[in-house]
Amino acid sequence: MVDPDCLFCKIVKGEVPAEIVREGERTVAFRDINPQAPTHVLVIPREHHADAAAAAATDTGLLDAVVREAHEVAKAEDVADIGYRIVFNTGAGAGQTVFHLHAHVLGGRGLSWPPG
Ligand code: IU
Repeated sequence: MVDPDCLFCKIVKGEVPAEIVREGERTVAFRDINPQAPTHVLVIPREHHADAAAAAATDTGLLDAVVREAHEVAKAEDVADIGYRIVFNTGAGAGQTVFHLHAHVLGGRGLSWPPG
């Protein structure tokens, strides 16, 4: 499923440029255009799902693939050993602005808790 108006679907199709760091069968990983940490990569499924809740409801296994790929990104970026964060902003109230499921992979600096 693809949403023709979705920016991240356009990145998957190569219609909008992005600095892609990894591509998998089900996922694409690219650098966030407004990085919040030295490593800030977004992992998205090729299929369009509005958010993590929608993916969980419709496609068992997809979130597993996204999280596993997020860990592969962290290893490739050399932040896995020191610690990194995977964030799914889910819903506008949580700060989600792009409604195509994405995992933020953040690392390379100290990450405080709780998040803002
Ligand atoms: P959010 O969880 O929906 O708030 O995250 C969306 C992210 O997508 C945000 O960090 C943006 O900087 C990022 N992004 C991007 O990498 N490329 C784009 O063309 C757009 C947003 I629009």
